[in-house]
Amino acid sequence: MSNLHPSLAITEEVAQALRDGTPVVALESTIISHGMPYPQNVTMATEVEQIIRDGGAVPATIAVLDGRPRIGLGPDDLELLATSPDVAKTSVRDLPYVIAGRGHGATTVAATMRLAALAGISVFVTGGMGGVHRGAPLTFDISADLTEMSLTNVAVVSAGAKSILDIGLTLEALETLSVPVVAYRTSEFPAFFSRSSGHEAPMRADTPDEIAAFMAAKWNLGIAGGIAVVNPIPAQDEIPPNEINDIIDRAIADMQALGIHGKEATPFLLGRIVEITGGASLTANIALVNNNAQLGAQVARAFADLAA
Ligand code: PSU
Ligand code: MN
Repeated sequence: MSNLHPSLAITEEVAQALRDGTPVVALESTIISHGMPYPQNVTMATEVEQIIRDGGAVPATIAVLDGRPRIGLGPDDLELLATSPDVAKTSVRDLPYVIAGRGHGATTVAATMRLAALAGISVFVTGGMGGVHRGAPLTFDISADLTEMSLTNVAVVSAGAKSILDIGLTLEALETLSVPVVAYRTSEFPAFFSRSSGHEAPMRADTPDEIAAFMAAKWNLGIAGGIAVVNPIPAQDEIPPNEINDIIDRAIADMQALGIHGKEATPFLLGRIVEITGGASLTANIALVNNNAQLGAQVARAFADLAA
């Protein structure tokens, strides 16, 4: 383990890549512990690392284990995150609690961004980002992922936001927070399971080089904060919007009937959607993560080339 940052445990492979300017791609762990069932979660986590490697970058899956923020994980760590009931969903505000309590934490998009930035990693791949929940004008449920994107200099590659969120309000919040939203090879903001959301994307890029140039332009000006790169699910893997939206409506109704809210809301909805679709949503989810990993590796390489 190397200590580029004294509070982080960075694997030797990742530390070496960071020193050499080899492209590195961060990956989150809430998607493993609280976003997918076992064993598909650990298969996905392993596969996505391999896709990043095949794309010419070094993967760095991020989590807190035994109170230590870890940048880069091994197979046993992934297995623990995929199976242990003692892994807390950890956003930025939870980091001090989990670290001081020497617990295990699966990091959300927000917490992964923060730890990635501390380690010096600029590109992060996930499935879907958090956002403004439906009903937020009454519940105030707005993901800290949005706050973090306004603060921390990391490009986040996702497949957009699923309609468990209010996509229109999420786009409004991102505008207020001055977070660029760049859609890849589309003019529409993608809706995770579906390529189409009915909402126009604020910006568009058609090559990884354009995205890398965009990152450099923002950060060279000293404009703090991330970039939301939204990459539509491949056409052959998508679930049509009308089909998935009915299912999401049911999942939200079930959540409300059970009184589930706060940090439990997103994990409950993700699990319920997998149940209702009999696993079809999980297949789509894995396909879009893999697709994002391919793009993330390309963006990391393009960004590393700019610095070389
Ligand atoms: N959306 C998904 N899959 C996920 C998540 C969101 O499609 O796994 C996870 C991510 O880790 C994200 C977190 O950062 O949920 C957001 O949780 P909340 O809505 O409680 O902020
Ligand atoms: Mn929330």
